Formats: sequence, C-alpha cells, structure tokens
Amino acid sequence: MLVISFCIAAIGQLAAEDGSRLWLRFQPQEKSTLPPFTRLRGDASSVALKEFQHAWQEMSGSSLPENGSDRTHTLLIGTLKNREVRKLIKSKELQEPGIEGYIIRTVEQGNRRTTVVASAGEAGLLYGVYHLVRHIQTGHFSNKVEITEQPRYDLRILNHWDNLNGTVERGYAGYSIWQWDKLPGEISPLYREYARANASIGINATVLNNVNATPDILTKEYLEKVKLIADELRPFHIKVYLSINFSSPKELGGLENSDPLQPEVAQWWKNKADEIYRIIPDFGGFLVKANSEGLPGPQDYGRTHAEGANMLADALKPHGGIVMWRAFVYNPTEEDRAKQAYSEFMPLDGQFRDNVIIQVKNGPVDFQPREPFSPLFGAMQQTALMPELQITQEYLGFSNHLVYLATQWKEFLESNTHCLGDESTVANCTDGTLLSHPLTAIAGVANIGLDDNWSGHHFAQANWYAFGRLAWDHTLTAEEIAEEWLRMTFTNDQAFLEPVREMMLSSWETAVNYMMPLGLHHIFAWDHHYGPEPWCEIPGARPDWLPPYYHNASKEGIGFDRTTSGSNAVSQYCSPLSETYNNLETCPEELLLWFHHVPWDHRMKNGRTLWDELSYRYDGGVQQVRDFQKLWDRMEPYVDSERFSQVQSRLRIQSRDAVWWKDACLLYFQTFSGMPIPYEIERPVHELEELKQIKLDLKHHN
Ligand code: GCW
Repeated sequence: MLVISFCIAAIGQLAAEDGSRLWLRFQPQEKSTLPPFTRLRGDASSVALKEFQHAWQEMSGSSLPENGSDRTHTLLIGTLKNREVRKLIKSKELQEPGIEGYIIRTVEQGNRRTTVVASAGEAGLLYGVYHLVRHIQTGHFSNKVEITEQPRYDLRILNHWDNLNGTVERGYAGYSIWQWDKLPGEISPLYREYARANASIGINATVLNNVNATPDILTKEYLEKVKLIADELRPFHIKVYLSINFSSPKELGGLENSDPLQPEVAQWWKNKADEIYRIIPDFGGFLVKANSEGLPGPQDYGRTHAEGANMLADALKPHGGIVMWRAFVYNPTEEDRAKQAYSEFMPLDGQFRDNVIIQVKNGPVDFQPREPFSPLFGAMQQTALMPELQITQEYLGFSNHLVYLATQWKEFLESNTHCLGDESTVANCTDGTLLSHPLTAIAGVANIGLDDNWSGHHFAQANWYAFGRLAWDHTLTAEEIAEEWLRMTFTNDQAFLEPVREMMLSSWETAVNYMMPLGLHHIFAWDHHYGPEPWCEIPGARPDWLPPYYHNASKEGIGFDRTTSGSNAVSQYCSPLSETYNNLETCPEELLLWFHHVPWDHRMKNGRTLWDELSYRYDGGVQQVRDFQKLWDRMEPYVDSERFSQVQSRLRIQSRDAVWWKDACLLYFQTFSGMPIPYEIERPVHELEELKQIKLDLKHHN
C-alpha cells in the first residue's frame, strides 16, 4: 500500500477531494487488509446492517452476500432479538453495556468463524458497526476480536448556535446547515449525512438553534419544520432539542409577563410542551441561556435560576424531557467575572429538579485559549452538571488556524478538582463515577456549516470528531484520536501519520503561545474575537468586555490578581488546589497570569524574567507555526492536491496571524515593561501604531 500510494501521488494522481466525506471515506482496501468475511447475517432492514453494507461496498468494491452459503467467516450483526446472536452471547452479558453499548466478538466453531456485532439496543448496534468499520479503515481489524464498549456520558450533544435566518453565531464554516426557509417543502440530503457522521462517533443528540434564542422557534410553523429534521436524524438515534427564549410566554403567547411563578406562565409552558410532544414524540428537551448577556430570565421577576429551570422541568417531565440550564452568567458588577457563575449557582445546589442538568463551560470565563477548569465542577454535588466545550474556534483563530482541541479537552477533563478525593477529576465528577445523578451529559458547540468540508478548515473536522470520541470515552488519548482521524481522513501511510499527528498534538499549545501564554486571557479584539487588541478601550463599554480588565498591564507588572489578596477567586477551588493557585511559587506557570499580578522581573522556574519568558513564548508560537508549514509542505505526496493546497494556504494565514499576535502583544506590553525583547529573538516586523489601526472586515473571516 505504502509503495502504491506514494507512486500514485508522485505522478500527481490522488483524486481531488473537497473534504465533504469527512472521516467516512471508506477508501478501497487491498484484499489483504479486508477481513475475510464470507457472508453477512442479521436483520436486513436494520440501519446498522445497511450502514455496514454501504461501507463494505465502498471498501471492497462489492457487497457482502447476505445469507450466502459460504460459512467460513460470517459477520453477524444483531440485537438481543436475534436468535443467532442469543446463541452466541448470553442475554445477561449483552444487557450489561446497555442499549448504547455493544460487544464485538469472534467465535470459532470448528473451522467456521463468526464475528458478532451485538447490542441490547439498535443504537448500540449502530455504534458497534461503526467501531468495526473504523477498525477496518484504520488497519486494526484482527481475526480474533473481543471488544465491549459503552459510553461514559449518557447524553453526547452538539449545540448549534444557528440562527433561524441561516447565519451561525461564531460559525466559521458558512451558513447553517438547517435550511429553515426551504422546509417543509425541501428536505436537504445533508441532514442524513449529518446524522450518519454524528452517529459514527457516538453523538446522540443535537440542539438545533442558538442559545441566543428567538421565541419564534416555538411557533407551530417552526415546530413542524423541526419535526422534519427530527425524522431525518431519528434512524441514526439522534434526538432533537431546542434552545428556548425565557420570555416566550410573553412574546409569543401574549401573556403579561414570563414570571415562572405565575400559574398562567407555567401553564403556557405545559401546553407548549404538550404541543411539542404531539408533533415530535421523542423530543429531548430545552437548552436555556437565561439572565446572561442581556437575555431574559427568571431574575427579571426576582426569581432564581432554580425557580426558572424547575418550572420548565415540570412542563417537560410527563414527557420524559430534560432542561439543560446554562451557568454562563455574569454581569458588569464589582465581582470578578470569573467568580460569578459559582457565586450564583452554588447557593442553589440541591434545589433543582432531577430532570434539570446545569451546563457549565469548561472554564470560569469563556472558552479562552487556556483557562483553569470552572470551580463549579466537583464543588456542586447535589445537582447534575454537564461540561460545555467549544468545538467552533471562536477564540482560536476561527477556521483559519490549525488547532487540534482534544489536547485542551483532555487537560480539562483530567484536571483534578480535589473536591472528592484524589481521583476527583472533572471527568469523574461529571460522568457518574463519583456523583450519582439520573443523567450524565457533555455538550460541544458545533463547528458545522454549509461549507463543502463542513467545518471550514479540513483539520477542524478533527475537533468535531474528537468531541464525539471523548464524549463516548474520555479515557482515550488525544493521540489515539488524532491517529484514528488522520488514518480515515487522509491515509494510513506512516510517513504521513507520524509527523502530522505530532503537529496536531502540539497545535493547541502553539496557539496558546502566540495568542495568550502564561495564563493571559481575553485580550482579543472587540466583539469578533479574531485578532489581538490588548489596548482596546471603548468609552462607555462594559469593562468586563475589554482586555485591560483581564491583563491589568502596568509599569509594575501584568496579570489578574485572583489570590486571597485580590479577587479571591482562588477560594472557589477545593483545598489544596486553592492554596496551590494562591501561591505564586506553586501556581502552575501555564496559569500564572490568570491568578496573579506579577512583576515584569519575576523569576520564572527556568531562570528567565517574566518579560523574557513572555517574549520567548510569543516567538516560540510563531516559530512553531513556521515549522507546521515546513512539515505540511513535505506532506504533498500523501494528500490530494485540493486539500493539500487549502491547508497550505490556511497555514500561511496562521503564520501571518501568529506574527501579528506576537508583535501586537509584545510591542504593547513593552510600553509597560520598558524592557528589551531578548536580542536572540526575531524582531517585530510591525509598528504598534500600524497594528492598532487594523479593523477587520468580519464578513471576510466568517
Ligand atoms: O463566548 C460567548 C460568545 C457569544 C455566545 C456566548 C454564550 C451564544 O462570544 O457569542 O453567545 O459566549 O456562550 O452564550
């Protein structure tokens, strides 16, 4: 294979690809790498079986005979209902991994072999088939398989920040794939493709519309459209949820207000829930952003988040629906923004209904390049909590920068909260291991749009993929996931895999370095969050939307003092972490300026001054992107020309942007430090004043 693909590439014949097939390319395989299946058994009408046949057809060039007479190696795909399955795997054993889990096993009977893909439920069967197909595609299939899998989180859900007018908030891959204006007349074939892609990585739910929700989504007209999308996703076991606007009873229902304690308001929601379930019987529930960034909520009526959430939960309860209530709340008050979610939600712990789950962003501020984990994780124990990750790269170079996020998510999920002993990582505190709640869940803000390759940057597909894989099993390593994805999305060739995997693995830290190293955060340009604007001051604007609020640069030093003598955000963490963060000597340097205001001449662990280290980090980030460019150029023989040149050109943008970040931040912070940029480092190539003039044409970047 290696030789063949190289020769073909060398004469430039790798067929152009637009990336639309994602990781489901099912590349034709050599006979020797295909499992020697001789026939297929199972329920021919099951989606799992059809999906297998589809993949097999593509990989082998012909379909696998169903019920064929050659029994040398049977592939049997079935649930507990199937008699042949029950003969080979005991019902009890199969029930163990649950209806989403599965067993894949090779059973030998004389000189006959059977590979069984089995589950207690149809969903598990589908996931099992995708697992098998993934093994074949990545060259990992063996003739003797023994696999049992079940998901770590019950609900693995995408959040689309898609507006009903087709735009996507913080979306960088074109317009929304939900084509509301064409529904109900036209049902895009993309809906099925979307469902297949998600199911293939274990995602089982989706919120179709933006958390900044308009009441319109709950009109009959839209609900009928939602139903049609739900119908397309259902065969792939993906449930539909909606974001709602808390003021809907007033805005849509004409009620006087939307006070959750008013009986007529609660009744309005009950009626609405009944209506929704009449139209979509397996509807999942609501996602709610309330009293956050100007949106309405229960506090408008002097009620708490719990009172608001519970009222909605009661309306959904008879139908089995849930409420995902977001903890992303902050106001322009005196209190450090990083503390506000904890301050508001901790006192409510234990007050929420059991069909409410609180959705908490990974960090306490807002999806910054690097944040410590939100202190609510581990601390809020009487209420179910679900992490919210951002797949779309709002704060990481949109779809222009190659940034593989599994590394970031792993750092977060494996952070030890210390709230429940030594093993109390964020993952263990949310996946049911340490705290028992009726439902466990994890959400990712989607990076999907109408672009041919779905995600804007070809490598941004890896983040969608990684979210699904980690939601299924957060113990997988970022490396394993990158490798799987690369094999299926590009090639199994080692000469490509190793360097490109290493590039992916270092790409997040690289971006942190050229954007916001050492715990710096939110020094983005106003509103669009693409480039640097550490100097940004807008008269009359909310201070907590402006960079100086976060970096606090002065002649004395830089950083946000969140120690006990500052905002005291450290106290929201469990001991001994609160002490570790509080102490300048023990605070991890990666988070130094998140928790401390530090003098420019502070000695870092490597002996450099803070200023020098900052300079080296920024420059290091730039050099790393240059290395990515060099590496990628060498990969030309292994990639089709279309995807090769698209990635190459985005790396050029990333390289220019990295220099922009470095020059802007170093030249600006130098006006405070008054220290020279270490002489070994490449000099800035821009003037600070010139950089201050840059105003982005957002349309170009969206
Ligand atoms: O990160 C911020 C974004 C907003 C977003 C908000 C949120 C959907 O800048 O665009 O609104 O977070 O998560 O609600």
